[in-house]
Amino acid sequence: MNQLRSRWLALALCCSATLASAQIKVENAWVRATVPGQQATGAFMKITSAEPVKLMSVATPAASINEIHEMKMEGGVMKMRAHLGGLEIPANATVELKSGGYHVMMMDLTQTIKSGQTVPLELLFADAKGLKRTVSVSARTSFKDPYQK
Ligand SMILES: [Cu+2]
Repeated sequence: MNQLRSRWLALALCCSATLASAQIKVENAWVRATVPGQQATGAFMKITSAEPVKLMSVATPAASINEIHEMKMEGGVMKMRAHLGGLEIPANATVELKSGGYHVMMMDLTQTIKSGQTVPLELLFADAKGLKRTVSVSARTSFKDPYQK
């Protein structure tokens, strides 16, 4: 770990501007499949970043409106609301968007999300200085988490 840290530091000192974009990792991205006529669904993934960033927005051709939502228990009732101002990804921590927690709410779907396909997602991040960068992922589609064993 120490060795890893010092290597990151060395990289940051020499050329932070060019390497920055390579340091956000998005894994296990998937979108919950839908049945015909369904208007909304969720997208889930694990995000890791070497430096603190915020997930600001998500775009996909599969939905007209995409919001970052969080689910919380309130008085014994599960409530969902838009998480505004960007989802914080602390340095070297993995933030998981999953059922019952943070998720990308895809609304006004442009198509039925059939299971067993992929959906392209463009994730827009901003770093502490407000610099923006986009990470593109291909999300698997499934009625349940395809990465859960
Ligand atoms: Cu939601």
